[in-house]
Amino acid sequence: MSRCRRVFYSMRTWLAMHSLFLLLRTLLMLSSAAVLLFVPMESVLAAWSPPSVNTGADAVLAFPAKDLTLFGHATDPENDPLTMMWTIASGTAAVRFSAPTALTTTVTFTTTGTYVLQLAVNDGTSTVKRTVQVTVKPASSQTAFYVDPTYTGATQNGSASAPWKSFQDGNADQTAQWNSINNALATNDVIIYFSARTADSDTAEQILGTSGPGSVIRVNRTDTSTHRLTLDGMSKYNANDATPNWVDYIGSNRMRLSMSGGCCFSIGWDDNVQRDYITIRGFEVTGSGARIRWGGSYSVLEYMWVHDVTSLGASVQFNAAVTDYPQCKDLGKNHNITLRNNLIERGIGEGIYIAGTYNFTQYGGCPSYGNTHSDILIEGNTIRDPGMNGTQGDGIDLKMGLLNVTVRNNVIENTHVPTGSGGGADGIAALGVFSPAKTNYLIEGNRISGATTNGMVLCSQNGTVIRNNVIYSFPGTGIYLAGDPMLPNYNVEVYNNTIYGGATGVGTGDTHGVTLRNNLLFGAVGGGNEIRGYNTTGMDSDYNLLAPTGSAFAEGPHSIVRTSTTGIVVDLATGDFHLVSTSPAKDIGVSLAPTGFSTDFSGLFRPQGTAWDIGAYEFGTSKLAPPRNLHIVGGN
Ligand SMILES: [Ca+2]
Ligand SMILES: [Ca+2]
Ligand SMILES: [Ca+2]
Repeated sequence: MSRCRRVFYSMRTWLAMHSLFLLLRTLLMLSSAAVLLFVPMESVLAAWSPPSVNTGADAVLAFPAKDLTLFGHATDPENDPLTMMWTIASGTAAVRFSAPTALTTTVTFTTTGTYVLQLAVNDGTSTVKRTVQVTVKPASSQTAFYVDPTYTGATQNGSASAPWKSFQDGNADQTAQWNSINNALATNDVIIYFSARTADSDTAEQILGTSGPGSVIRVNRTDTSTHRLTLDGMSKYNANDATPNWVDYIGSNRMRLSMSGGCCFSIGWDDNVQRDYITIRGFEVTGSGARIRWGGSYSVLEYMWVHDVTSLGASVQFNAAVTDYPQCKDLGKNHNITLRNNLIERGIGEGIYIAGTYNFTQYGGCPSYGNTHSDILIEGNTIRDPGMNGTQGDGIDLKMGLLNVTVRNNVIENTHVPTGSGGGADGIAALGVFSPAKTNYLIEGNRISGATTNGMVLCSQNGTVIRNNVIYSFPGTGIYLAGDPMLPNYNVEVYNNTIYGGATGVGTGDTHGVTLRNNLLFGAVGGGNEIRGYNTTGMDSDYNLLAPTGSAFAEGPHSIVRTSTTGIVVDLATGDFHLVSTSPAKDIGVSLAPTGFSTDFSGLFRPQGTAWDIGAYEFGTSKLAPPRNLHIVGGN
């Protein structure tokens, strides 16, 4: 519920907000000097110390899944800006990185085999490289079970020739089914193939959940080995209901899990038991109680189509790490969590909700528990109309204490606040972390439009980079760094975003240390400044293009304030924010290569032409350049 302190603001309330926080500060007897005590101290260290780099444990991926997330980590003793590069050191075929110059990336494989992938990190002086080995196994390496609800044979044992017909929660064979699955998991990876389509036509097979309280598929993993359990509703189908014949499927249908009433979920679990090494991929889930709820480390949720969930939200919800205050019972801190390539439409509550805890006890938070889940990738998802069917619907809601989160290349459209549900609905909302932890958030390449309130609202950040986002059609603030007097924002970098319309482009509150470069902030309605804020120190803003009004803060000498919003991008009416060839945003930005940033919204290498452009799009035609040469001096 709470975003920072669940404050509401618009262009009209900026001044009121400022007054509110002054009042809060007075009530809390906090002075500005007291707030400054929260500023992290940087140690004075000898120069030229190389960065510390970690690529995590060796990993295994089994087909038909092709995508694996790599969570790299890097820190530098002097806090030097770091540049990163993932490359393949050895392997049986080429691989594709979704973000070769970011610490967290998806790597996509086409061929089985053993791969060594390398992360090189440069601090401006030296490069340290570390490798991770990935073993990519054929689908046949897994113990397979099969589910086809329209199989007509009498014998059911989960084999390919005698698939389970009933697999829904509460079916008569449920205990035996999960005993078989858990026994198999003790010695091997397991995949359960759910028939993606019917034998006779390319339409989805379907499993119905029980009406009233219940669920469709309750994942009852009790085995605690590191073998992966994959539930796959997209890769195979049974072409013969009488004499089963399982064939590969590449069509667009997926096993449909339909939940006709009540709560609780279409697939996953709601008992807060920690279940790790689970992949859920390629199901269509729909119906009143059909939300997804799950958790666990080494968790993957991908290629799901979640739509028209109406009775309970969030539509897609990752379990909390701790129960609400005052109980504060430890449910488990999870890590290595991926949500990739999901389509989430017309839901209730948030589109994607990653629970952790809340920031203040009055909202149920457990500050004494500290930070919560870590290493999270939310990439390539499309979220449309969250909250349309009830309760406040942010597109992506990151709760308190989540560490090292990448939110990349998601499309978020039309967030809703249904009548009576209160609050606002932002494209992306994040509560941040408990000091002195670093957030290490990278929010890049997202396209957010039709937000009911703001593009994104970020609280309690400390070490967050926001770049290459396109935000338009919203009434509030495009990027709102909404710190709290008790939990301010620190060290936020805002680079090359395109924000059009709204009351203001970038807003800051209780934020100390924010760097803005190369942002195209234009079209604020009502004559408001494109950049403004309250209780903000360390605002460093330059090389931006602002129109038709400027900044409430001192803007650097390279920024341009332009009275007209026309002639900058291709088409404001249709949201085509590519620059026109004569754009005043072209070739006047500053190079941000030293910050580890090298591409534009569409993957184009920066710079094109003579210099970096302003905004999310670089004007030009050439594709991503090959990796830069790195001088390797360290590592193993
Ligand atoms: Ca260094
Ligand atoms: Ca069938
Ligand atoms: Ca350029």
